[in-house]
Amino acid sequence: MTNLSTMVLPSQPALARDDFPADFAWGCSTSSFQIEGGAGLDGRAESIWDRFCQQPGKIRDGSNASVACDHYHRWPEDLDLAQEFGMNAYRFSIAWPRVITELGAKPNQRGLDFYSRLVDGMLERGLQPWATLYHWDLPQYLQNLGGWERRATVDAYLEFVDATTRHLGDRVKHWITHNEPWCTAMHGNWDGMHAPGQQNFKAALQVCHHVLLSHGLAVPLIKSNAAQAQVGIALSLHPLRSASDAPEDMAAMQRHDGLRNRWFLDPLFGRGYPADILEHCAADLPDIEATDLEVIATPIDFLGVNYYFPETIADAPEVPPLHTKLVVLPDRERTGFAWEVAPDGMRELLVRIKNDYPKIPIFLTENGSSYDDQVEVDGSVCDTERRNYFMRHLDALKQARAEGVDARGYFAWSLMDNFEWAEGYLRRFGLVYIDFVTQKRTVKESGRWFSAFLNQNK
Ligand code: IFM
Repeated sequence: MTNLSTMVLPSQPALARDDFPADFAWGCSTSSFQIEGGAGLDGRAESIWDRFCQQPGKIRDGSNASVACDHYHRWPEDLDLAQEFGMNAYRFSIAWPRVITELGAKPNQRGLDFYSRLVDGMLERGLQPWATLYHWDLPQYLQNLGGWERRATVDAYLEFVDATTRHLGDRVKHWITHNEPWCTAMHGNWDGMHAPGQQNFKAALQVCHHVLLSHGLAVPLIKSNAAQAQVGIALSLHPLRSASDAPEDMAAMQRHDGLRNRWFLDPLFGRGYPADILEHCAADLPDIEATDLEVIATPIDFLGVNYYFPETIADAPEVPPLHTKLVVLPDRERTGFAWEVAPDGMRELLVRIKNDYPKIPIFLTENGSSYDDQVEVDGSVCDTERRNYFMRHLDALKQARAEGVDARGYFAWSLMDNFEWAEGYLRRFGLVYIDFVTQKRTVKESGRWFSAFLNQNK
């Protein structure tokens, strides 16, 4: 094991692991499609993302994830790194096409065995497994029948959830039903930037409803298969700013908030879909059956919050259906991906959730930044900006906790550089640099900092 913890911690902001409770979950997040590779191995079926990658122009660098980080073979080395960083948790996702390889087929033992080995590997290294059941890799055979737009996909999801939680429920105690339903629904079916690449707002709202419904139905199923399971969902949420004080821009910000944040939070917490958006989007509303909203509001044990950046919104009557647009403010600090860097936005978002919704433990299930990392002549990767990004966001998390937010864990996105969806390999988010030709792993300065931070006073 290399000694990663000898780095001297920079003094600003003053931050120590001891500023957080001893049982705080410290981990990193990953997802199956973005890291595993092993696309055709052990019976894995095609996913919508495999198919999407084949379509010219969909992935910015023309790449695919059939090898990605080759985590399917290199997972012991990758888990070693998480352990060396001093983490006590590891968030991963399970590829549905590895588990149920054909419509109606019985679970694929070889697929389940892979995750079983992975989970055992985590436990051996002192990493609590946090399993996400759906992180966007829908089997293509289900998309051929209509994908998430079709209500029967909810039943197929439950079969997948049942098989997976029966198999791993004796060892996995933390389950996340879905990662970022906004992206599944809206990027997949409204702007078409993600698989399956549809551009139809009404379809996107239907997809969203089925995803939330499947979440609500999965909660008791997971609990019946996994003793003492803690179940939650991970939402991508954004603090919002109005482009000006004009009433039109303020109203536009409210509408954007209605779809971006409240469309998910409100039904999950028993309030149904927000009335202002139901009214504004009346022509595009999904089919909702009598007990659906009750199901969606099935109590959860925690809320996963994925925080990256705030959004600034202006009124735009010419842009249907919401009549809003995003405004890019020129004077803001930004990541290499042009995402605004706003640590205080994280504090603000968490305090808002605390104030507006019922009491619930919160886990920061993703937070991170992409920069154009380079390997220096001496082999090091000096990603000082990412290191500072983590320090400042952890400081904001500490402040949120001081303001009464019940935040119980933090997962950095991501352990290592990986396949960043429509951006291919052009965006690096890792604590570990991946050379995608040789698959060499190099711990970046941010990883060394994380290690020093988590290993201090241990
Ligand atoms: O890479 C993604 C991840 O899959 C979901 N949340 C945001 C990350 C960075 O874009």
